[in-house]
Amino acid sequence: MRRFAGLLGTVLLLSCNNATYGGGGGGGGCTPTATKVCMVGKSFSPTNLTISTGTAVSWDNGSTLTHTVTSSSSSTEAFNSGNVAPAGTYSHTFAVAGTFHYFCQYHGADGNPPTGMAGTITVQ
Ligand SMILES: [Cu+2]
Repeated sequence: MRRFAGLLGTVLLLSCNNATYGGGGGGGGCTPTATKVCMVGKSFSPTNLTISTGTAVSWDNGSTLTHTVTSSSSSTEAFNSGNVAPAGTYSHTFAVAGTFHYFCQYHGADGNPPTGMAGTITVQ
């Protein structure tokens, strides 16, 4: 009986690993960190991220859609990922302090701040 329980635990663990980047529902396989933003469905998670100067932020696409990470025209720092396919990633290093808005060219709209699929990186 003990042995059976151990085996069941192993199977459950494997099932969880297979969920990485799987499916379109929920958060996919991407888990945000202090320097990582996830693309989930048609939004960025978290929407607001605060980092220190000189830090590289990565955006991981945990959805089943193609997105972009494009700096807003209201942002003083310009960056543009181009297309980030599902399971793809993009990173940008912020060397200067400030508040930088960005959006997805497919699911958001530029503005100050941008709307729809959009986010903000605060560098301090
Ligand atoms: Cu998008």
